[in-house]
Amino acid sequence: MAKELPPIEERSLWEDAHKMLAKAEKEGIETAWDRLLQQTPHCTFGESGICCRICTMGPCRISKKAPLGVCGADTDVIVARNFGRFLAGGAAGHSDHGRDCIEAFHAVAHGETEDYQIKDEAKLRRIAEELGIAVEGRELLDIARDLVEEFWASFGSQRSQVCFVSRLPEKQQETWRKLGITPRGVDREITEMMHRTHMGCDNDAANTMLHSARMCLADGWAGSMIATEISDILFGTPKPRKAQVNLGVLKKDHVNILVHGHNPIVSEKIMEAVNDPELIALAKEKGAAGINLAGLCCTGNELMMRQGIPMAGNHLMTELAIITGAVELIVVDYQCIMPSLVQVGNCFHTKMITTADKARFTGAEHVKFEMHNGMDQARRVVRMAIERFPLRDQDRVEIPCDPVDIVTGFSNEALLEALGGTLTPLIEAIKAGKIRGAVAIVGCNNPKYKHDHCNVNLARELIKKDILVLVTGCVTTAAGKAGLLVPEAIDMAGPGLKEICGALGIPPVVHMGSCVDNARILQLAALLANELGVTIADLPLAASSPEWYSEKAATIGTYAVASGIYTHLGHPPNITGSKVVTDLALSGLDDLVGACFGIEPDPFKAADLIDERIRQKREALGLSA
Ligand code: BF8
Ligand code: SF4
Repeated sequence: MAKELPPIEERSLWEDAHKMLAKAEKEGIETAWDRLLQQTPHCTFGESGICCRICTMGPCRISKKAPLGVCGADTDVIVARNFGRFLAGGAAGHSDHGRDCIEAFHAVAHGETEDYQIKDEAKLRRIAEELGIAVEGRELLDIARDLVEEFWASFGSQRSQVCFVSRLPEKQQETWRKLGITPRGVDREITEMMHRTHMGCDNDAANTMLHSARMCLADGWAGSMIATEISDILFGTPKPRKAQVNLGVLKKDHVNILVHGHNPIVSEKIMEAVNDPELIALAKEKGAAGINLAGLCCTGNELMMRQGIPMAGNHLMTELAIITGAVELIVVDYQCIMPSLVQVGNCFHTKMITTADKARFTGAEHVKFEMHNGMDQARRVVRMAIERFPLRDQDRVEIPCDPVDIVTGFSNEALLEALGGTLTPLIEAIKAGKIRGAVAIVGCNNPKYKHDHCNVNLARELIKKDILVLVTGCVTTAAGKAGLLVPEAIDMAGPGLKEICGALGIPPVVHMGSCVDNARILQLAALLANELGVTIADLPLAASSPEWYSEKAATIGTYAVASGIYTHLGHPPNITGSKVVTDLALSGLDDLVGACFGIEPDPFKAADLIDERIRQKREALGLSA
């Protein structure tokens, strides 16, 4: 039987996507949906995690006829090892991003660059003080140098725990110590996972899973958290501001540049270069009305949160953004960048620029960004974009819709300010049942789902139930396009949430940043737990990643669960071949850390699942359901 793609309207929730998918079909351009079809059906051994390629006595595939690998490893061991390595990929991704932030901070603190500066001095001092560094009467850069060393120490293994574990309630720290899951160092836990999963090491699935928890906690409470805190120090702590989302942010008469990837170290400099009067004049010489910068994915979130730069789209919109025909250049750093963007760009005049030696793409041009040359390289890239403008075929340009307004910029600092400087109003609203709980909806798109259908509908359902929704990563754009990220969206919320958000002037769905910024949500959870004298596991909180695809998203889910936050996923990771691993994920972890995963592809049923969990947590705290 011929395999067929679902109709265009069934592939995505959005008009801009539908129009670009139709354009792609008309012009014969392949996208992720076409390639998914070619890859379907997927290998069931891979899907259930029971194919082992860890040594060359294999590869081994577990079946009834062959229940053990050549070495004797059973299905539980194989699944746990595969999953551990999968999570290591995610932890490494976030945390290496964090390492790049420390390098930038190090260069600033040691006077090795003029291209980057400290923008939020107060935050630098506050965090230094929090981590026990003397600040009184000291020069800012002196304090910064000590803070840099503190951060580096969290990557190695010379400490008993990474720096920000101190943010957790003591009782919760004690639980982690008893379980042996207190993260010691980011690099140490990731390396140890690779070691444990070598043939002939950790051959006890539950034990490997516990180390998975420890490694993911190192990401959440150090790698990602350090990335967020340094990004705020170097580029400013986000404050509420207006921005716009969807492909309508591209401009037909402007040079359009897209930034894609994750680390603001590149995208912030591109933004500065785009505002350079000389380059704007050059763009006008070439016949453009100006230069327009828009973001994609997480670096888009970083720029939007801090600078109000518009967001063109999330993960599944990245190919479609180029298909508008209006993009001169796409500049990337790393993570979640489909290699297909080079080919899609080649169907137009769109140039792709890579900037990190660790993420090069065949067919793209490499402009290496370093601490000492970030600004010069950014100007070079913007000039390249301008040179492409005359090559654009305006007859092929289609900008499919008008942009949608959003409000962004809710760092914890900004949230606290909105609350009048203390968490008390939020706690009172939770106690009174006006805000019944909070759910972080995070993560990706995946062409196996109707694009953004689950992301949007889950958010809509939860706010109806008086549950505050926090969004990060690619869910941001989904929520924004659905009109959920503006204060007026309170009309879609339940009465309690409507009252509180209305009084505070905030949307019922709050944008908290990129995927590394999920650390902001961890910190907020810890602040609430400390304030109430309980652990995070006692709070009426949950997390969800309905359309996740990446190793990083699984790592986030795992550190959320290990931190005591029940986490819903639209589909399971590739673990279903092991009863031990699946049972631990879906229930066993609850007994150990007070939270577990729940799986449900339907967003309406998922909202009920999450609601039930919040109900239980509220009752245990002696609050109305
Ligand atoms: O880190 S949400 S598709 S862009 S993995 Fe990737 Fe998923 Fe988007 Fe950012 Ni996060
Ligand atoms: Fe097979 Fe064991 Fe080697 Fe895995 S480690 S490939 S199960 S022999």
